[in-house]
Amino acid sequence: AEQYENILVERRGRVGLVTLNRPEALNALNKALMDELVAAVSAMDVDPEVGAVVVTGSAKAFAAGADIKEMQSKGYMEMYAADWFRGWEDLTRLRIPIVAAVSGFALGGGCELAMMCDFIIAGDNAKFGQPEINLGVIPGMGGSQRLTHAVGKAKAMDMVLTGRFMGAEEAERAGLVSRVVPAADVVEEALKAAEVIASKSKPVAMVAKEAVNAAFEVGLAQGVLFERRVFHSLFATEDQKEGMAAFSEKRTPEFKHR
Ligand code: CO8
Repeated sequence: AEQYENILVERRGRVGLVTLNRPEALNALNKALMDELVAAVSAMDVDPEVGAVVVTGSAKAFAAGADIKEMQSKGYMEMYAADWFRGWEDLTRLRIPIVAAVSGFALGGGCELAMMCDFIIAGDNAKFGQPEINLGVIPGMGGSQRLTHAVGKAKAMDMVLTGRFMGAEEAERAGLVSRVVPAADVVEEALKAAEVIASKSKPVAMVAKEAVNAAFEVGLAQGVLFERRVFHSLFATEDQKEGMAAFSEKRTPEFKHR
């Protein structure tokens, strides 16, 4: 099995559970942690036995940001030459559905990591924020873009310019998170959601994710056309035949993931 130092990786049936595990730094995202996270989820992406992934942190912090101490002393050329944060975005190019289970702080890069996942289930103690402005920088892992897509200009500007935190209720109202649950249940609830996803056809779930993501990249007419084309393509799958047969026969489908 893989040896990881900054994350814990478990399997619950067809669901992969990745727990960020740098408690001494509130799961601050350093390069080593992110490399491990991307490697672990990439392996699940191509593992036919895994149908969905949950990424979570601790009860106190999903992640309190990119690792400030790792960046603090760097100069422009070092950041540029290393293309700091390169590779971290690879998470967004994986096709397997990824649910973020957020308890406690999701700040800076932690909020950005949660937003790179497909949806966020938040504990009622969750606190989201892009406080980079307090450090003399701005979001650097997609926050200025993904937060704006998620909550609109007014709240994104408010968060990015003032650095204030948003609680779980506000985050749900604003559309940043899909569900708020009691903090103690957040991992269980995310695992349940992921289990539901993993019970579907994996290739079909991947195509569904790809279709929704297209809405953020292309115009409406092109997006609708893309959807129709990939919809047609699913009639080449065994799982479409099985799903529709099961409906007609009033039974539960047994998807073969092909
Ligand atoms: N990086 C490194 N270490 C961290 C971080 C972090 N982001 N967050 C917390 N820690 C460490 C603390 O230094 C502390 O370590 P130690 O015990 O050795 O002093 C330990 O975690 C526990 O933290 P606290 O004692 O501060 O815990 P509190 O409960 O008092 O406070 C907070 C919790 C409010 C979450 C507080 O830790 C905090 O404000 N953290 C920083 C939040 C933040 O500013 N995040 C944004 C970071 S920058 C970023 O993510 C965007 C990247 C874009 C940069 C662009 C560059 C190109």
